[in-house]
Amino acid sequence: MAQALVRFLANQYVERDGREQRFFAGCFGIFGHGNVAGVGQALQQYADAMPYYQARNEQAMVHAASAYARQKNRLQTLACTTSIGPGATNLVTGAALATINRLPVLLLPGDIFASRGPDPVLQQLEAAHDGTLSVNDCLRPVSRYFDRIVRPEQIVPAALAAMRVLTNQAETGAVTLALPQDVQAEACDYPEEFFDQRVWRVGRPVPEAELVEDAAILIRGADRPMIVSGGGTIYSEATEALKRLAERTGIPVAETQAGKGSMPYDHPLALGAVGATGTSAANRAARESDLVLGVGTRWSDFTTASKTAFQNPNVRFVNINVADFDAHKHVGFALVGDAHATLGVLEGALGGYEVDAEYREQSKRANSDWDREVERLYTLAHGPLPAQSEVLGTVNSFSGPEDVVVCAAGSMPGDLHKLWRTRDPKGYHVEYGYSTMGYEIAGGLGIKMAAPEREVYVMCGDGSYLMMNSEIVTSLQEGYKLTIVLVDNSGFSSIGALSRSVGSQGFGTHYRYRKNGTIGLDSEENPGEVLPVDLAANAASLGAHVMRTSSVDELRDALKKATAADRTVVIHIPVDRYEGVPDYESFWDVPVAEVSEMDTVVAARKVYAQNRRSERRYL
Ligand SMILES: Cc1ncc(C[n+]2csc(CCOP(=O)(O)OP(=O)(O)O)c2C)c(N)n1
Ligand SMILES: [Mg+2]
Repeated sequence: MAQALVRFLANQYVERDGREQRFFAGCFGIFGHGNVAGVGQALQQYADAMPYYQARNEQAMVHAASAYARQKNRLQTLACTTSIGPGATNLVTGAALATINRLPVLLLPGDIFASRGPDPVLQQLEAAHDGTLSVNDCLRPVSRYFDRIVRPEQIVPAALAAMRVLTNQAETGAVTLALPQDVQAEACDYPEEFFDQRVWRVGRPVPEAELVEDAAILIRGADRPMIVSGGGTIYSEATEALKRLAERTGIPVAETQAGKGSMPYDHPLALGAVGATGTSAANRAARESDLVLGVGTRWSDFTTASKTAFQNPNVRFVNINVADFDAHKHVGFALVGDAHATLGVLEGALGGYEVDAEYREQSKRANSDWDREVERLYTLAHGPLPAQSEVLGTVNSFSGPEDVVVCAAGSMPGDLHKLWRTRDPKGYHVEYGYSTMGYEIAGGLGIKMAAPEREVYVMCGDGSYLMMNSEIVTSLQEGYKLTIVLVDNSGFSSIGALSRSVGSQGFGTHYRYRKNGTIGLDSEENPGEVLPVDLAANAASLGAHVMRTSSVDELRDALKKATAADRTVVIHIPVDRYEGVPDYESFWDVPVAEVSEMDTVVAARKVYAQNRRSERRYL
């Protein structure tokens, strides 16, 4: 059965716009008794048809596969095979990330014996009340398709169903085929056609003409229309179509995290990031806008700043989205279709419509005002330790237009969203659907595998680094060079700042010793000694080329040296934990205790209650 599955996967192709490519670039795997003799043996036997990649951690390999799929605009991915038990449950976080970010990955966890011969087999969860349960059931809520293959012939419909979901742009996400370890090894007479080359077409559906006409009427009737562009614009390769529509109409464009790169940062109609981590340019436009055209966005909480970003009492949403589910959000006028194709027909329907000249001019001014703010934060000359914004500025200025920056959690995603000057649609890769600490290095690996011609700059906080740095080893083993900038502020600066804002003094967010063993992990106002952790030495021990820096000048030199290095580089730089990038007229709803013995919390609750008043429902 496993041999049949691997042969089948090697023969799956996708085609969009006449370009055909293999869907699976290979299979990541960590072997154990639950897959070594089944899928493992099949991968060895068909190594030429389906390349195998070793990984260190199952969660990390799903991250790498997701990042690969994102870099390839969801038209190619990798499969991930694991043993049973902990190998399988390690997939859960990766699967959630893939599904939430709508990225295709195929998960092949081993499963307990279908025969129930060995029972309980090593690592089996025993459920006295339900004989059909295994730990793999925890993958169900995070999978867009789940199946357990309890008979070998069942793989035929299951594999076809898996491919349909993985290649469907509206439904895609993690797909799990749980493979009981005995069934993996069973023989079966499969129909020869199962192994034929199969091409899955990724089409470009457009909404009915009448709907497009009505949407155009809504847009033409608006005073201050704006566009919010999400990841769908980039996956659909619609950035040129978007730019053309913006230029013809004068409608400015703001970007979500996944949509950053939709417009080059210096385009006069580019307002940059919108929402909780938005720019003053985009957030001011959002406050006034009476019609918001969402393109390929799932309208996350950050994008709407917890539904406070859009304050015009008459605001309406028109949503272009390939997924009906997303197109209807905020009671949007739904244009269900591919972003590229739908922007094309909408542009036609808008005819010669243009916003008034003053609004166009206002956007242009907002763009250049914002860029001055970026420049200020890039060149703070803060000391003795540099500010994080200067580190981002140094990497941005050093990197080429097509290089890729990657990040996922901590204080950097927000700073990058605001400050990174994006010059290429595939140059910005911040995973903020699940914002997973530990994605950074594994994701960087996946990006480099997908685009070896680009330099990949992994921006990694010390917290994220400690959570998962294992794929440095894989990058060395496979020769995929990453430049990892390890930004060290002795703990969780993002959550520390959030904690202070909710009245809790950064409790539990600093990497410090307990002080006198008193109140548990002390707050930042009463800190213990800094921990003697040497992350640079840790990276060197894994085999990376390590450079220690303590200023932006040294960082610049190290980046220069890194380009000449032949293997993964880790540049360590400490930054001032308290020199953060401000918010620009935005809010994020993090509930503060309604009652507390702490005065700081009572005060924070008052501010919170006040801010919440601007939350809306968009009905
Ligand atoms: C796996 C995981 N656990 C917890 C969190 C919540 N969280 C968000 S940011 C953060 C701290 C990140 O620390 P670090 O990487 O050092 O970045 P910094 O905040 O210092 O910029 C935490 C704990 C998360 N996003 N992911
Ligand atoms: Mg940190």
